[in-house]
Amino acid sequence: MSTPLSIKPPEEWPLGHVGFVALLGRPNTGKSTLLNSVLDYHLAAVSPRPQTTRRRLLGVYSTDGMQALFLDTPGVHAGGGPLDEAMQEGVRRALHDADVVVLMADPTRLPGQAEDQKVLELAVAAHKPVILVLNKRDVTNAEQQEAVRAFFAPGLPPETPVVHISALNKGSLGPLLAAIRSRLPEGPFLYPADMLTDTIERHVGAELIREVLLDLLSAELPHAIAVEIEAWKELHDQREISAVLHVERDSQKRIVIGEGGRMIKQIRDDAKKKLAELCGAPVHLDLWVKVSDDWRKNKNRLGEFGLLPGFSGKGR
Ligand SMILES: Nc1nc2c(ncn2[C@@H]2O[C@H](COP(=O)(O)OP(=O)(O)OP(=O)(O)O)[C@@H](O)[C@H]2O)c(=O)[nH]1
Ligand SMILES: [Mg+2]
Repeated sequence: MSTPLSIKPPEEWPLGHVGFVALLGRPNTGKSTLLNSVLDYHLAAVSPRPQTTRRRLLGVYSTDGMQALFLDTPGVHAGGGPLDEAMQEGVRRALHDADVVVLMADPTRLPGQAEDQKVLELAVAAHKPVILVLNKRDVTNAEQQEAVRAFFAPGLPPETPVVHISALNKGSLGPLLAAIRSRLPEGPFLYPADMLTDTIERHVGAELIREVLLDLLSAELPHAIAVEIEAWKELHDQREISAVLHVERDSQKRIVIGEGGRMIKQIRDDAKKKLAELCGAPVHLDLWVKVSDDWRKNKNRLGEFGLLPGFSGKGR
């Protein structure tokens, strides 16, 4: 059996096309879906609701002669509060770190709105090689795809490749991965080839609990909830996880708990399954619902919840 890369000294790590790939796009274009497909692993939260991703997430894709470090970012959107600002700062940092920018566009929606314009401006201002990706090929027609291409392409350098994919289908990603490979600089791998992410497990776990909230709770409520992991312990092959769901008002707390506690039980059951898959071990999950007035407007709270770029939360 060959020696796993992670225990070889870094000077023996392979050489190849190596670098950061920022996933840029308005909410709901399929950035997190693409990350999960590339990794063949459900790392990033995905939902049909916009603004699912709240923090930057790194996914390491290692293959023969390439290590692409995908940076999944929150969708580009307008919004003036501290949470929106923190999310957009996450986008800016990813673009700053990127060697290649993947501009994800979604032809199911007519282009040209303010968010699309902002995405285009950010892509151009990054001064990095851009790949224009038209996603959701499985549910869009040539006319819709052309409308989106015609909006973005004239604003991008003429050499920008245009790639059609369905992020849900890994088999459609070959041309995109080839376009990324040819634009990444050459150098030694930066991470062990068997590593999927550098994001700490508790943050990935918080996003997966958020995915359950987006699935089970309607309207704007999931956006008013922050998931804070209070404890994440390994005990006798089992994970003991305790999380607080911070809501902004008492009325929201009542909905999250539900009649006779039915909703919070459903949230816990669904979240336990996702967390057990993430940890590869059975999970004991305690969930608490707490009213934290206007947490979205409070930078200290955002820092405590690990939602400010560069902050990792309380780290307990
Ligand atoms: N039919 C179809 N649906 C897709 C495809 N890619 C993504 N989706 C769906 O689009 C929705 C949004 O996907 P996400 O991956 O959460 O989008 P995102 O760009 O990460 O969104 P934010 O995190 O809000 O910025 C989900 O319901 C996905 O299942 C695709 O290729 N085809
Ligand atoms: Mg996302």
